[in-house]
Amino acid sequence: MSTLRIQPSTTSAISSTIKNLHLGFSFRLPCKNYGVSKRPRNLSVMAVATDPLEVCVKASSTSPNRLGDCPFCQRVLLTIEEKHLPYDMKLVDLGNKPEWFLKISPEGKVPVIKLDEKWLPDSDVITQSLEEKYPDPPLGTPPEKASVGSKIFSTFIGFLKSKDPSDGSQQALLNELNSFNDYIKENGPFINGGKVSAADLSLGPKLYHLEIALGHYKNWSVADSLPHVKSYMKTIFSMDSFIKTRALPDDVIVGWRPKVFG
Ligand SMILES: N[C@@H](CCC(=O)N[C@@H](CS)C(=O)NCC(=O)O)C(=O)O
Repeated sequence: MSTLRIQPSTTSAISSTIKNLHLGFSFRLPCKNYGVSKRPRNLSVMAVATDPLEVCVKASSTSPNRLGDCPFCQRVLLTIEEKHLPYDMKLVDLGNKPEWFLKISPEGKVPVIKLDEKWLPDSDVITQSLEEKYPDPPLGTPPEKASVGSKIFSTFIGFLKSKDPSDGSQQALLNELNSFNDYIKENGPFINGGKVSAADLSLGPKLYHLEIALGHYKNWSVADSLPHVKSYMKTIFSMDSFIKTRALPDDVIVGWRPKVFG
C-alpha cells in the first residue's frame, strides 16, 4: 500500500491522502467539517474531526487514480459533500472487480458505503441513511416533489440507444424535458425552490451524462426553447461539490458506448 499526502486546498482542510488499496485506490479528500464538541467554559471553540466515511465508487477507465462515470456514485458523493462530511473514496475497477470489493458488495455494484460498521449498497438507501444519520444541513426533498424529473434519465437512455429516428424516443425525452422546464420556471431555481435538495443531487449527474453522451453520439443538445432546463443544468454543474465529484467527459463517452453500439 502506498500513501501520497497532498497539501490541503483549503485552510479548514485536515489532510488529503491517496492510498493504494489492493486493486482499488483510496482518496482522502479535504475535510471541511470540524464537529464542534461540547465547549469547555474556559476554552474557545474546539474542533474535532469526524472519521472519514468509506465509500466505494467506480474508477475511471481512461485515467489512472480518477473517479469514474457512475451517476449513482456522484449522487452519493454530492450528498456527502453537501453535508460537509470527510470521506475516503475507494476506486473500484468494475471491469476487474477485486475480491475485497465482491465481499462487501456481492452484487458487484457501486456505490457502497460503510455506515455503522456495515457496508450499504444502493444510492437511494445510502442517501436516505446519510440524511438520517447526518441531518444537518437537511437535504430531504418533500415527497410530493421527490419524483420531479425522474423520467428524464430513462427517456435519455431510450433516445441514446435508438437507431430508428421515427420511434418516438427523442420526442419522449423532449416531453420530459418540457415538463421539467415548466416545473423549474414555476418553482425553481431548484426542485425544492431556493435550495438544493436530494432530488437535485440525483438528477444533476444524470443530466451531465445526458449532455455529454447525446452531444457526442447524437450531436444533440438541449434546445434554447428550454431555457429553464439549461439554466438548471448550468447552476448544478457549476456547484463546487459537482465540479469536485464529476466524471471526466471521456469516461462518460466510453461508459455509454456499449449502450449505443451494443
Ligand atoms: N440502483 C443502484 C444502481 C447502481 C449501479 O447500477 N451501478 C453501476 C455503475 S453506474 C454498477 O455498479 N454496475 C456494475 C457493473 O458495471 O459491473 C444505485 O442507485 O446505486
